[in-house]
Amino acid sequence: MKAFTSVNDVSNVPSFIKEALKLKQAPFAFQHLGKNKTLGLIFLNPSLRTRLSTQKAAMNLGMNVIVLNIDKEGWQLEMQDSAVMNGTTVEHVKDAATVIGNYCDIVGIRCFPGLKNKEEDYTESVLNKFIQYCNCPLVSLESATLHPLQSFADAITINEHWKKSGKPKVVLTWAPHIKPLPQAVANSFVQWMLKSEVDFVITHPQGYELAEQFTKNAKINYDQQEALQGADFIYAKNWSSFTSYGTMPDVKEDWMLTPEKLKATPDAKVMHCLPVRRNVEVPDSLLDSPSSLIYNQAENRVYAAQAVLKNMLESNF
Ligand code: SN0
Repeated sequence: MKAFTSVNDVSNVPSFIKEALKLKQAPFAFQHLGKNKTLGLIFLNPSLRTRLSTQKAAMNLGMNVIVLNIDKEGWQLEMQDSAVMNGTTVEHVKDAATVIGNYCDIVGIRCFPGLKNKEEDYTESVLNKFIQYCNCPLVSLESATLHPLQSFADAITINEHWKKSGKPKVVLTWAPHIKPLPQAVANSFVQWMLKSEVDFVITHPQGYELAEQFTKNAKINYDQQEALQGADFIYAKNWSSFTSYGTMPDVKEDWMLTPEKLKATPDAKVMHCLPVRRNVEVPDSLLDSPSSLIYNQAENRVYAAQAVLKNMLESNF
């Protein structure tokens, strides 16, 4: 594996999930693989789980890890080619990424979308600049449009908690928020669910349609209550509008998940990637209930990252 930026870098999702679950059973079994190898984690945006779980995954594999919160501690990066840098930007991304790549064997990069320019975000212009210049295997730690480590951990969690035969019904439901958020977690979850052994449906208000490049084979139901019928796993997540890019079109009905909405499906598990705005996106009564898988998802971030790093270390770069 040379890059991990989307589900398309994985040849077989069910077997990759099994590999991660094996690592969970024996996290230190491949300590030798990372000896004298350095992982660099570069953050252009805040992080809690991604930073700590990826760092822990690397340590479980015997790697050294260096972290740079470049948004807070680095020079302000220039992203435009041929820019005349006489303003606020201090270092060009081509210089920064080349140097970072020199110090590292694998690089992880977090680069959220600006949510202003759809074209710039959806062509992954920042991620691609790092790929172009860092010249070593690269892991996305959430890019403008996707969050593959999160979705991999979500797929692992669903697999772990599905004890019945047949396919579970998985529902992705839009949740309210106070500010415009990226579509990355939702786009990515859709991609992974469409490649998993699940029956999948997306529900969201009018105006919150995700990019068709991700949803073209997915079922979409604008009626939340109908979509929730018979659900085994319910993933709540906010995202801002894709069509009216980066805005928050008005929503009349109350889209927050409640215990009442789940009366017909009392065994359904509730998921969220965190951080969650409690009692705005999802109420305490669900997040703190036995139905909640939020901490299981966070725990599995370690093994998702570990499966990815292990595959990269094994590919003899
Ligand atoms: C990010 C997102 O893509 O939705 C990261 C999720 C893993 N979430 C946020 O930026 C939340 C910010 C907030 O103010 O709630």
